[in-house]
Amino acid sequence: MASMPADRSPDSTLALLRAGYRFIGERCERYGSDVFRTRILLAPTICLRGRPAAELFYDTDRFQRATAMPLRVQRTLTGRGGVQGLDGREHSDRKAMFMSIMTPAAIRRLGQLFDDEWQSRITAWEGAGPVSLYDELGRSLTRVVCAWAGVPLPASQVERRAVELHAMIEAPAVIGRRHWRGRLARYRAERWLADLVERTRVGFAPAPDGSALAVIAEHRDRRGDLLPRRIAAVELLNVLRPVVAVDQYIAFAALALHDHPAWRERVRADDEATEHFVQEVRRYYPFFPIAAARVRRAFDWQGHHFPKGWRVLLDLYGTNHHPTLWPQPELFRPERFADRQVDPFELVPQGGGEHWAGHRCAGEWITIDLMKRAVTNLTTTMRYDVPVQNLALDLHRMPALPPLRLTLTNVRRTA
Ligand code: HEM
Ligand code: MYR
Repeated sequence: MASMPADRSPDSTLALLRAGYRFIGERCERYGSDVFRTRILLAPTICLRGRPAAELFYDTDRFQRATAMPLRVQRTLTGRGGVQGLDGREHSDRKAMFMSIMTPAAIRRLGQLFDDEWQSRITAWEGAGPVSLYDELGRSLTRVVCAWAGVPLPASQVERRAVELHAMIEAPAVIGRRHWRGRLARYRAERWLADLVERTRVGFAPAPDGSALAVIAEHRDRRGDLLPRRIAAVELLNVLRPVVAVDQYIAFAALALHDHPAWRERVRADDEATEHFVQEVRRYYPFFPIAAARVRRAFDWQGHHFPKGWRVLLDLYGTNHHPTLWPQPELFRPERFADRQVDPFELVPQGGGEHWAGHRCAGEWITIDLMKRAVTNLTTTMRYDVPVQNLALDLHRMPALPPLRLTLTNVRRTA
């Protein structure tokens, strides 16, 4: 049995939080191996990157999700008792609930609401001062996703809920005030939505047929039981929060348009070029860094032993930047998608493998659709200037965006 390269440090949790997106990649390069052992949260942990590793990681016979996600992530980003931590039949039943919301017609409806919102925001931005794209889109996507999901949201509550949803996304991998803000935000948002689910069930807050609120409030497990209201709230947040998180990808897309102005012309009225551009934004920019699982039963792989119960981390960012998968990975080149079919384990910004049977992101199609609409709006329905500002990404921070608000000025509508 080959011995797996191992980090010497007695614990690398802080090193991971400090190094950010490059933690696993840097060590893989140092050890000349896409597999190594370290200690995270005081427990032995195996880190992986690359296509074969992604294929292994999504094998549900070998890995489970129960107890895999660190508590600090559950208490902020994902919540507890939701789909991310389920396995087997329980997982596929719950996942089917999410996938039933993602019909082509529902995705189109969400996209239409987003386009309409964008048009009305241009009116507000015209003649106004500088526009912080991330904050503006956070509020817009909060409005849009609540309308789409059947969640009533008075205008006076938009700012507050947008701030809460952002706080949950910004909190899991930081220590201190920003982390605690995320915990408090989750507590408040779960209370809000648990109450709404209850009122929907008794008929006081009717939800439109097929909306996320209706589907989740009425979902029954295989024993015929409704979800406990707190878990229903966690699952409803698993729809609202990540749709708002698409604002980060849209800000990255705007940044890419700024850094690669030739693409502004190429994407205009060209659906295929827009698709390639969006895929490259998802590949290139840092967002969800790592997925976590636990070894279900011991096995050997590529001459390495994986002991039962060990935590395993798959480097999503590192797989999207793997030099043998993606030639010149540090260049932003949407045309790389023109002559390439990507398989389910190569491009993994939102996880790999299967949507229904596995843990791959339920909202991947929505994400791509909203990003394409945003790119079209940024390049065809408005003009703007990008004033001098610090646009450097900070790969040490997870997520990398918050310091970079991406401010636009002189926004005007084009005919
Ligand atoms: C799971 C990323 C948007 C709903 C995931 C996973 C990642 C991810 C990395 C975990 C994969 C794994 O555990 O192996 C992202 C990113 C997004 C995004 C970067 C961009 C903003 C969305 C949207 C929705 C959504 C728009 C819903 C409307 C979910 C759900 C899961 C999930 C429900 C859990 C799936 C499961 O455990 O089976 N996402 N996501 N996500 N995502 Fe997303
Ligand atoms: C979502 O809201 O589910 C989608 C986007 C969240 C991105 C969060 C980025 C930082 C997360 C660090 C988590 C480490 C997981 C082991």
